[in-house]
Order: sequence, then C-alpha cells, then structure tokens
Amino acid sequence: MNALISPSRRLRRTPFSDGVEAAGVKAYTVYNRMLLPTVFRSVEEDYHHLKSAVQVWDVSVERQVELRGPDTARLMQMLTPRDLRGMMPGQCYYVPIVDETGGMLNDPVAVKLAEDRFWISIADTDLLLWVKGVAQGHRLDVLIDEPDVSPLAVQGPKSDELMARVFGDSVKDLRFFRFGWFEFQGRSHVIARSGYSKQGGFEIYVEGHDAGMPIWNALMEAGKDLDVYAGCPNLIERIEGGLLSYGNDMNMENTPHECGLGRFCNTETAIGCVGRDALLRVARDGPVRQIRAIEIHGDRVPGCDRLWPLMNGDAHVGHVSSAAWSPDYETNVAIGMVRMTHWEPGTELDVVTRDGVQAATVKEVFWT
Ligand code: THG
Repeated sequence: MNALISPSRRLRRTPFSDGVEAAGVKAYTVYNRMLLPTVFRSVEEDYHHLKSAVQVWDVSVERQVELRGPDTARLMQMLTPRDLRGMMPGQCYYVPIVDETGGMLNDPVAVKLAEDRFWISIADTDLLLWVKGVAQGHRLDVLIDEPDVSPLAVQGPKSDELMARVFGDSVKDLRFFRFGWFEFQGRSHVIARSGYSKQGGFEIYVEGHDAGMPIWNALMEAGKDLDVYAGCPNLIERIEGGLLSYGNDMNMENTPHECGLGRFCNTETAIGCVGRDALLRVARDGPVRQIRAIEIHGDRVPGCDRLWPLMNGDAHVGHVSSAAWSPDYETNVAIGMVRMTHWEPGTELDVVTRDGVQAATVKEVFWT
C-alpha cells in the first residue's frame, strides 16, 4: 500500500497539524478517524533521537471521553475490572475496558479530574458509543461527550528539562501517572507524567483547539539547544518496551489476562463491572494463550501488516502481531500471542513472515 490519503472532514485535523506538516512528517496511520504521524526522519532515526533527546508528539488521536455527573463513579466501575475505589483526583490509571464476555474493547488511560468527572483517553475504538449505551441501558445520570481536548506528548530523556522551561520547575515534581494543572498564556491545562514510550515524559491535555500551536511553538523554541524535534509513537521502541497497540496486538476476542494485563484487574472487588462474571472464571482458571515478547532471529523482518503464524513443526501455536528490527539489540523484536503449551521462556518456534520462515524464541520479558 503506497497511495495518498484524500483529505476530508471525516479525517479530522488536529490542533497541531500545521506544526506536524511544517516538521516534514513522512507517513501517517489512521487512528480514531484522525491522522497519527508514524515517521518524521525515518523510523530508525526517530528511534535513536527519542532515546537520546526529546520529542514533541501530536497524539490528539487519543480522544477523550468525558464522564461527568452524579453517576460517574458508578459508570466508570461498570466499564473496567480494575478496582477504582482507591483512585484519587490527580491520578491516572491504565484501565482495561471489557464487554460482558470479558473481551477487551479498549485499553485507555483514565484521568480522574474530580469525584464526579473523568476523562477516558482512548485507544483506537469508538468507546464513546459503548459508554453511552451502558449509561442509557442503566438509566444513569451522567453526561458523556468528547471535549475539545488534544493530548500533546513530550517524550525522551530531556523531557523534564524542556517541560520545566515552558511550564515551570514544579512540573518536575509530578510522579508517574499523576497529573496537575499548569498555566500557559493565562490558560490552565492538565499535565501528566505519562506517555506511550519507556523513555519518560509528559502528556499535556491541551484544552481548546486554538491553544495548540502556541504550546507546540513554545516547546520547539525552548528546546532548540536540547535538539527537540517533532516525533511520534515509535514502532521499535514500543515493541522493545512491550507497550501494546489495540487493534494490532489485541482486540475484542482477547481477555485482559491474555493480554498480560491481569495486573490491572481486581475482578473480585470490581463490583458492577459488566464483564465481572466472565472474568472471574478467566481469572480463576488463567488464560490458555498470552502475549509474549518474541525474538525473531536472522534477517530484518518486513513490516507486520497481518498476523504471522507461530509454528512448532506443523502445529500452529500462536502468532506475531507486531515486529521490527531493533538497532540497539541487533535483532528483531516482536510481540506475539502464544498458546500455553509453548509459552515457556526459551521455547524455539518458527514464524511465518510475509517473506518466509524465520526462527524465533519466546522471551521471558520485553527489552526494557
Ligand atoms: N496516553 C494517553 N492515552 C492513550 C495512550 C497513551 N490512549 C491510547 C493508548 N495510549 C492506550 N494504550 C496505552 C498503553 C500503555 C500505556 C498507556 C496507554 C502505558 N503503560 C505503561 C506500561 O505498560 O509500562 C504503564 C502502565 C502503568 O503502570 O499503569 O503507559 O499513551 N493519555
């Protein structure tokens, strides 16, 4: 596939699109019916730069589903098997969202703004529709909509320094998955220490489309001597770090336990979760297949745009869903789903890529 995308109103622009284009974006993917940059200089140059400097990412595609009103807490707990009772305003939680069979509908970050107000920062599915359906079905008193909020991520080892220059030193005091309110040109924005990389950094939930480019420009200006550049979630880095991509590595057919997200489930105490009964069975027996880090030996693999079968001889024992050549580890890093009979670390398998068969090993852990 190497054709152009026709612009239209259905593919919404973001508050930062002008900056992304000026920085010379080379490729996009579509995510929540918006454009998400995937390459600026090259995936490998972007990777080295992310790990050594600081990048500014237009992740507006992480749309917010806002819940507000008296039944907000009750509705939030209906959506996820993670126990939210201990969650305080100012905290973010990574929350599996499941249907009545325990199937994953999304894997967003929940942002608790107040007891009666949340943002759900979604991955690539129409979660708003499910949330409205659940609320209507239970006649809950909650307002559900998509606010004019667009996340801008600042990621990389120099992100603390850059953010302090623009938002003040106190931004450095934020702990992981906590947020605060910070001023820029007289307006207040939520800033969290979070983001879709393992290099550290922040996410600015920019409120108001018109506030976007001034913040983008201020970050680019303040970070010149830090070698700041536009970036985007990096395929190689996120596979090394084991960060899952909904729609690629898992979908509605998978439970959180299959995705290795059992640590974010407290199904026993998540009273009200619509998938609770189904997940109690899964949690008791354990999954029969699970996400694993997979090393693929030999030559650089092609792009993974379909599932690649994982074979043990003639037996189909799983599949690879994401893969890339890692310059730092000098091997192909991958994410796969493997049947329990073959998921022990060290198990040697064959992977059938688009270009042929390559040897692969099931790893104990990801690369970071
Ligand atoms: N940030 C925000 N919204 C998002 C994403 C994000 N929405 C879409 C997508 N990313 C959702 N998926 C993820 C996947 C992983 C993480 C966050 C969102 C993540 N995981 C950490 C990890 O696995 O190491 C930490 C999880 C934890 O310990 O709580 O950060 O990136 N706003």
